Amino acid sequence: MKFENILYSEKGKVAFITFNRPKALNALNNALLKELKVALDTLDNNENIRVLVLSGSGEKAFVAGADISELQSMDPEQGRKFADLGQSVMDKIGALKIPVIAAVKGFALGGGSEMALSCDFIYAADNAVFGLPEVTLGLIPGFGGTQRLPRLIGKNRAKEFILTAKRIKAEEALELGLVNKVCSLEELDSSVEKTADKIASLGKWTLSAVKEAVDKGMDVDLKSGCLIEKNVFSLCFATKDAKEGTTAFLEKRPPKFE
Ligand code: CO8
Repeated sequence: MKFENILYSEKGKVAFITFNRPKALNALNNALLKELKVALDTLDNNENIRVLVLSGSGEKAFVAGADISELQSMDPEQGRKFADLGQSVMDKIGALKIPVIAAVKGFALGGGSEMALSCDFIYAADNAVFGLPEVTLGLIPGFGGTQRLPRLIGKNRAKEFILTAKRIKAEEALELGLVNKVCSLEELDSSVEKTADKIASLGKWTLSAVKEAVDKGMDVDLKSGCLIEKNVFSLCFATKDAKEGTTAFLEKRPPKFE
């Protein structure tokens, strides 16, 4: 499929998807979300790729939210369909067997913050601005923001963040635990790529095992979470990677994962 609203590229074992509607500050419209869904489905079946990086084209915006020109004329049924599409895309990002890093430059507002929140972690440039301004439009976050944000920064902080529609800069987002790292605008891409390459050197099973244990474990109580971990841990011994990793250590050589 030829994409018109996103760009797709690969460097080694790392894939890059760039939201590419610079004239609308990469706002998420139906067409972009549908293309993204196709790209994610294709990636899920790509055995060579170990990490996905999501970013926005240009330096001004990661994503300035859902496309307000489409939202403006929606009726409740269309609103539900649009939220369905957006949420299915965010869920797909979470369900990918490989880690997804959000590389945020500039505005990540509304659906843009929600898109970043659906990734496994976020690196931000020092010009990044996060916010959920939906309440100022008479809406509430509809792409998972009311659910993922409290899980990440706590319930009360999330409510304050959503109800005040405040915009926060990268440093504050770092303090809140919303982003993992802040870099200068010039250094963000190389910093993300360095981390992505490091993760991409691991075996594919290991990546999905970490995601599964952490994500599924977060949704249940500690005891059930530890059971999930035990099950995933034991399955590691069915892989060549566990044999290779332990053997390489004993042979004092770097491991070569499949
Ligand atoms: N949708 C559509 N177009 C947009 C959007 C957007 N979210 N954001 C910016 N644009 C367009 C502008 O209209 C403008 O277009 P044009 O040049 O044709 O007039 C162009 O991008 C450049 O924007 P600005 O001129 O406004 O640039 P500024 O530097 O002055 O301001 C801002 C940048 C602060 C980012 C400003 O554009 C802004 O406030 N944008 C809207 C931010 C926002 O409110 N986002 C939340 C949207 S709601 C949402 O995301 C809900 C998600 C859940 C949906 C649930 C399903 C029902």
